[in-house]
Amino acid sequence: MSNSNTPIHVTVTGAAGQIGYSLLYRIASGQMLGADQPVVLRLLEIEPAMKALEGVIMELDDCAFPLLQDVVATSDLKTAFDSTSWALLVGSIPRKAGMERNDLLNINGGIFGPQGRAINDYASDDVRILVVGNPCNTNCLIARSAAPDIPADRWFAMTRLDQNRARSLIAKRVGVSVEDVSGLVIWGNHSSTQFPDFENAQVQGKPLESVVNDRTWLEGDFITTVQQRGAKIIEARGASSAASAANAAIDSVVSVVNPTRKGDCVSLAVVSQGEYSIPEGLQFGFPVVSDGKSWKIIEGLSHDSFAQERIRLTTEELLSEREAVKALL
Ligand code: NAX
Repeated sequence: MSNSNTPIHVTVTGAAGQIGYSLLYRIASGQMLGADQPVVLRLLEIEPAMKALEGVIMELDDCAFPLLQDVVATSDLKTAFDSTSWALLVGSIPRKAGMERNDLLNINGGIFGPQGRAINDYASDDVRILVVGNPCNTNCLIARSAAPDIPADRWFAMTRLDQNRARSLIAKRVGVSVEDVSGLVIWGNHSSTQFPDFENAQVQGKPLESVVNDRTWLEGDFITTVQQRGAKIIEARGASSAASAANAAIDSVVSVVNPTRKGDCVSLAVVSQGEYSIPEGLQFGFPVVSDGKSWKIIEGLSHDSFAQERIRLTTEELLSEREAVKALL
């Protein structure tokens, strides 16, 4: 099959890292933008990782992907974001022992502010951005604030891994396929305060709560298992989630550029315009539907006092993160 379409440029930052190693091959094989959509990969790394990136690119070559038209490896922001239509911001500085949350936010501010400016100045007019690097909601807010020419609805932070974890857990618990679990989305921050909203979810079209029939488990172990899954994976593997994170990044982009399954919704952290009384401007995990071109937040869902309290906690955390980086906004 020959590919006559114009290639789409996709930027991946932190491309030589763990997630990059799972993500690039799936983008190049067509799993993200479609089986007949050629791509150019623009890979950003810091200088010390350029050698490792060379190896990653050798492997991309050795896959002989028909859709992969070119690979650009760089540590220069202009080159990385030039003409890009999708920017996947994965690279960031992980939290190290002794590092306060505010230190982490400010170090990453130093990464995401300049990246936001470069996206503003050099990316394609249709650019969309998915922030994966943690703390992803606030990193996304920082980058968005540095890019005044790019509409706020083009920015996404990744809460999809948490949604996938929650769906899979429910499917196992009640013995159905993950396809049978719908409407189960993550509210708020991609952190331990996130709220996997079981109240508005369905299993085979019936209210999830009535199928699971164990509110104590839903309020307790279910939520904590989803919230702490990342830590459990580090404990077992000695390294943080990578394949499942890359998979969730692919799922996130697919869910923006394709219509949402009828009756379902997806988890994306998008800019709040005040929906559900969430303060305007926060990059907040909401239930989202897409028609393949534009997306909207599902409105009119109801939350009981338990859910309201969970949403309040995660909102407060995001407000305190915003406060910690206000000098960067
Ligand atoms: P790695 O440490 O394996 O890779 C990060 C890469 O980023 C490194 O190669 C590093 O050289 C590069 N990097 C650092 N600063 C950079 C900069 N200024 N410009 C370009 N590249 C830079 O981490 P990995 O496991 O790949 O995880 C990447 C990020 O994803 C981390 O922040 C991690 O916390 C976050 N995650 C987010 C998840 C989510 O659901 N939103 C889940 C998985 C993951 O924990």
